[in-house]
Amino acid sequence: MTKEKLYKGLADAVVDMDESTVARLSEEAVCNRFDAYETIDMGLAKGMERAGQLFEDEEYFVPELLMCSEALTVGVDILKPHIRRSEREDKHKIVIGVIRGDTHDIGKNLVKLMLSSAGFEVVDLGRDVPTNTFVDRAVEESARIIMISSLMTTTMEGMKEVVSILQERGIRSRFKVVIGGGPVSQGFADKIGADAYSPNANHAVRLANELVREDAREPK
Ligand code: B12
Repeated sequence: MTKEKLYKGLADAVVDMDESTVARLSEEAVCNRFDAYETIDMGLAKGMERAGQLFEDEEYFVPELLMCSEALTVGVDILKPHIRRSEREDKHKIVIGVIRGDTHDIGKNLVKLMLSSAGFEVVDLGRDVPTNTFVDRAVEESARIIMISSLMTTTMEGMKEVVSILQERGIRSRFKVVIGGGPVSQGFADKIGADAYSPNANHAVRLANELVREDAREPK
């Protein structure tokens, strides 16, 4: 089977909540030595995007979405051990979490997976994370980057609070704040004083690498 056909098959199987086909095709991707990272990105994640669209169109409801995300997880579990890890000498630590009030964590989990595959050490704070916790844990872990996810317009304001807490404590310049998720945009990032916005997991990795390079250039 060609790569394109397999990716489409995987996306379809996520949409169809078909765990056994997801498992079979994910194993086939591994046997054919297709790039595991690309298989997740172009196959499984695309299927979840389409499921999200069906939810918007009121063709799918909460139970269907949960089954789609379970199917996606079956595939991720098979592919994850085969992602080629790039080793970095100077691993930067990133804390990542979903903001308070929000329990959508499929996207955050994908971002985390891609970042750790790229060699970053990622501390996952989980979902529904209080704003103070982002700051406390970033300090405790001596992280350099704080990544915050929000999927709802009602919770995105919490991201601004994280930036404000950093400012109030006088430690804003110690951390780069990166935000992402459905309702978030570059404009919103600028408005709340975040350092960057990223629309997807792949881009988030590129961005993290850029921030690390910038960090290395800044005078200490
Ligand atoms: C799946 C889903 C659910 C699942 C979540 C399962 C889980 N464990 O995550 C369930 C069914 C549980 C659920 C529940 C609810 N949901 Co819901 N859900 C969705 C849905 C359909 C898809 C989200 C998703 O997983 N997409 C797939 C992933 C891969 O994409 P992603 O999350 O966007 O992530 C990518 C990028 O955004 C980016 N990214 C994400 N985070 C970050 C972070 C950083 C730092 C970076 C750099 C990048 C980044 O990278 C990711 C990968 O490329 C969206 C609609 C949509 N189309 O987005 C609604 C949606 C988010 N839900 C919504 C709502 C209202 C709810 C509920 C309140 C119940 C309800 N009435 O439906 C509850 C909320 C509970 C709560 N308090 O959190 C609304 C939010 C509306 C709003 N106010 O803005 C949406 C937009 C649907 C809608 N139009 O009404 N939901």
